[in-house]
Amino acid sequence: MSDFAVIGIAFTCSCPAAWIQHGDSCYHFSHDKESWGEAFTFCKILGGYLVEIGTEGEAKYIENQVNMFNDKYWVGASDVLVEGEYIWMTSMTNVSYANWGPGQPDNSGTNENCVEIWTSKEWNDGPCSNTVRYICESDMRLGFSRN
Ligand SMILES: [Ca+2]
Ligand SMILES: [Ca+2]
Repeated sequence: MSDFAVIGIAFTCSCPAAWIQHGDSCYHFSHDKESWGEAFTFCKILGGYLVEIGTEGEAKYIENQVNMFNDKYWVGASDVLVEGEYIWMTSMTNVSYANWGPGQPDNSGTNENCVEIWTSKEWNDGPCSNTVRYICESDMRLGFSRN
């Protein structure tokens, strides 16, 4: 088939089973609980990346889903490289929008370097070794349409 036909499929495809479409992205809210690092790896294996939240609008969507699923979830930000400087770890871009809970991020025990979203919709830095559900994101056009 021609490249044109492939592109035609790309613009009409929807998200695979167990992924939810919102805007230009598909999101997968995991049922399993993993360390932050394992979650980062699993999202890549699934064809995406640990979610990166670029806008307040995207944050509101994610936070509402987390609240609805009634459990906390890892997202793709960490300050493991420089304490206190939060980075989206797939794109290596600064966290420009965040909805931190009261007093967060507090680096409690000097050992909290990974970002989770609570059912309250607020963000927290938690220990990366904690096992928590996680959210993967994929650009539909890049992630799913070319195989
Ligand atoms: Ca920290
Ligand atoms: Ca914290």
